[in-house]
Parts: sequence; C-alpha cells; structure tokens
Amino acid sequence: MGLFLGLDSSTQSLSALVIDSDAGQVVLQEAVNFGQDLPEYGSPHGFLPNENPQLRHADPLLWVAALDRLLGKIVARGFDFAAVRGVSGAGQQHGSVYLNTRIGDAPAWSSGSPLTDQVRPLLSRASAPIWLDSSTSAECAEIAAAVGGDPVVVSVTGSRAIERFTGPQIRRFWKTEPDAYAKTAEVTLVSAFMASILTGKSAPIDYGDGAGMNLLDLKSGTWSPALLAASAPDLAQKLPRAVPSATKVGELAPYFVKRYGFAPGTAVLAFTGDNPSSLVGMGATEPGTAVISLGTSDTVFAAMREPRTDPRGYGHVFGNPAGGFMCLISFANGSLAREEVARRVGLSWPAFEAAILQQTTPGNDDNSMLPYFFPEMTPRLLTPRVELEGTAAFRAFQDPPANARAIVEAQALSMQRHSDWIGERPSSVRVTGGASKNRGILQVLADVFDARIETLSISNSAALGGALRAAQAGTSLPWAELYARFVVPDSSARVESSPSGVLAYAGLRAKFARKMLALGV
Ligand code: XUL
Repeated sequence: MGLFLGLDSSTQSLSALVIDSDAGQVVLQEAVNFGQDLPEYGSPHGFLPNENPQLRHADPLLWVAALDRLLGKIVARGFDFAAVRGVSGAGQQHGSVYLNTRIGDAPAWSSGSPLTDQVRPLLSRASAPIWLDSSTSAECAEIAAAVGGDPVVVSVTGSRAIERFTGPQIRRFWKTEPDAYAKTAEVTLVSAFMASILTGKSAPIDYGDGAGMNLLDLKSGTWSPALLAASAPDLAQKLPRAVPSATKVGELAPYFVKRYGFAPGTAVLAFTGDNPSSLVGMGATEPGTAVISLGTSDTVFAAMREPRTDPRGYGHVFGNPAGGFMCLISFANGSLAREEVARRVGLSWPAFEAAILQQTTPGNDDNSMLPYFFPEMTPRLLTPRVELEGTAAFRAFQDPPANARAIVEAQALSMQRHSDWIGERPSSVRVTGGASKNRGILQVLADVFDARIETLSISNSAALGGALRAAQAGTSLPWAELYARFVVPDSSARVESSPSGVLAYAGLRAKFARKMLALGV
C-alpha cells in the first residue's frame, strides 16, 4: 500500500489527510483547531489578540503543540503510521519564525518530553508575524525606495513590496528589536519551520512559498542580494536555502518514529505555502484550469506558462509546486461584501441565489455597482468605495434581486480583469469555498470567464496537495494519473457558460474597465 500524509498548518487549525495512492482513496482526515483544542495559547482565532488591528502575531509554539496533539489524536484512533511512506504539507503563507539556533545544530529532539519544551529555548522572537499583519507600510516604502521603486520589486520578486510579505516583516523586526534580530541565527517560514520540526534539522524554503517573501529572485531561484540588503543586515546568513518544491528535505526525526510509530527513514518532501499546495490539491498545476476560492476574501489562482508579473502591481507570482509559476490575486471584498448586500436588502442566501438565477438576467438591465464595501487589495483602495449606477430603486438598495446580481457581477468582472495579465485564458475554472454552493454565482462566473465551472468534493485542498506531492515524489506517478484518482470534479455540479451571458459580459468588461480607470486604479 502506498500511504502518504499531507499536513496543512493554516491560520486556525492544523489538519492531516492520508491518501492511499494505489487505491485512489483518502483514508484519513483529522484536525486540531487552535482556538478550541489548545485554549491555553490564548489564540481563539489562531493568533494573539492585539488591540492594534494592524498587528497580527501568532505563537509558533502553538503550531508545534498542535503537531504533537494531532499525531496523538490520530494514533488514538487506531491508525498505524508505520505504513506511511512519505510526508509533505503546507503552511499559511508569509508568516515568519525567528530562531537563535538552527534546528539541527541544537540537540536532537528527545522522545521523552513534548516538542514545545524543546523548541521554546530555540526561539529568538516569542511571536511570529502572520499574513494578517499589516503594520509594515513604512518598511515596504523603504525597501522599494532602496532598490529603485516598486516596479523593480515586482520585476525581481513577482510582487510589489507588500505589508504581509516576509521581507518587510523582517525589516520591522530589525528596526524595532535590533538586539533580538542580531541574536537570530535563522529566519524561516511557517512551511519550512514545520518541515524542520519534522526532520529535526533546518529545512530549506521552497520556491512556492519563498516567492511570498519579497526576497526571492524568481528568474534565478536564489535570494536577491539587492532585496536582502534593502530588508535587513546579514539576512543572507540567516535564511535557509531556496529549493524547488519537489526537493526531499530529509527523513522524519527519530522522535516521530518512537512516539507515533512512523517507520524509520520516512521521507519528508519540502513543505510549501497553502495556496501553492491548493493548486495541487485542486488539480490545477497545468495552465488552462484556474481556481477561484470564495471565502471571507476571494482569491483567484492559476498556473502560468511564463513568469509574467501584474503591470498594475496587485497580483502575486509564486512558484508552482509542479514546476514553473502560478499567480495569486486576492480580493478583500469577498463573502463579507456579498453578506453586506444581502443584509442591506434583506435577502436570505436561497433568495440571493434565486435572485440571480430566476429574477434577473446577465447585464442586470444596466444596473451596476462598484463593490468595495471594505478597503481593498485588488485594486488597492485604502477607503471603501461603493457606487451604484442604474434605476433609483437600485441606487437606494431597494431592488433586492438587481442589488444581489450587481455585487456578484462586479466581483466576477473584477476577478476577470485583474487576472488578465497572466496571459492564459482558462477553459475551466474550479470553484471552492463556502459560496461555491451558490449556483447563481457559479453561472455569473461561467459567463464572465466564458469557461466551464467545476466544483470538487474534497474541501481541504491544501492538505490534499501535501499528500499528493508526497505521493508524486514517492511513486513517480504522473500528476495526471494522481489527479484522475483524487481530484475528480463533481459532474452533477458542473455549470457551462451561456451564449447570452458571454455576449452581455463581453460588453460590460469595457464599462467596468472605464470605472477602474476613473478610480485611477
Ligand atoms: C496569500 C495569503 C493568504 C494566506 C492564508 O498571499 O496571504 O492566502 O496564505 O493562509
């Protein structure tokens, strides 16, 4: 039997998924919720509460404690880890962990005491800034200025200097705690930190997640000397190597063999970011299939043939774990904006779906909306911007069906426009996240992208991506074969584009573009 374990250390939980690559079956899923299962870390949502909404740090020991708790929970279910042949996984992107000794230079993990007690003395910073942190605007401006402006940062690293990205975060640490920074032997990402814990030695950072640091030169696959110098002193000595995602980074440390019954020598493949891992878990590592995740915020991601960058400066380029590159575009006004419209017009979710499918038509009789109820990342808008154009009732939020369709059309047009730079027209779009159950939204997406919309039955695509990557490395099966076994779209939920919808949105695209230009974005 070929069993492979995928782990996903995300913002609010650590989850595990085991696949049997021969049988094409997911044989186990388990998770530890940080807030509920480990309340002693005082992090109900996975990070340390802070009155300043810009400061979002987590306790790295929470992630370590969760690993012990999760593996223990799985053993308690009677699962035998000895049959697992390989492990890989993912971490929330951008978050950074600061160590005073490289793991591996410290004594090996002792199986007699919990991991947290052994990791605690190795931390040079008690907390890890995570992707929700937005406190580094000054550092972003300084880094961009030092290298010749944001267009230079974009062309080297694939993204402009971004608050949550790791280089600006490291710079802020150096500026605010220079002594602790000087004592730091290694700065690593959540993904590589988890791989380091598992192997008991300092794990390299993979191209998928490394590209989210504003430090990696995408063309050479090495840390950019100019960006290292612009971020913090001596940073080159403190970073692990950057490696292709398919790199074996070691074997499970004896701690895991003795405590949880893994076979000695179990291979560990480089961990990656949760979005690159989801690209695998959604079966979208080849160009032509895009993924839209409809969550609190919405994201669009897809494989790219070429390492193109967003000329408008909003999108990101990360490494594709199967080789090459991927784009990721994040929209802050996702479900929160849809919920805001539903609340204002008093529509339940079933009524919201019916409004789109039965009560309105593509183009919405010329009723349209700028959908920025909250500050937005794509396009970059620091203050909310909601403008309605159309009938008086629509403009007053008194035409519920038209108001419901308008937010969904605006969001879909925005996703289409802001992913146009990748140079790939998807023939199918895989939609995941809570709102993917709404067929009205799926139909608008099908018509705007003129593509087939598919949904999948597995919701934990990041952990599945980890298990699939471990299986691909362990069995050398082609990706297509693994996808045929594990990533099967639900044929009853498929939505095709409609000729009338495609025609309507082809016209509306130009109108939406004019609105964006009028906003100066
Ligand atoms: C991506 C990003 C988030 C985190 C969530 O740039 O910041 O999607 O990866 O875990």
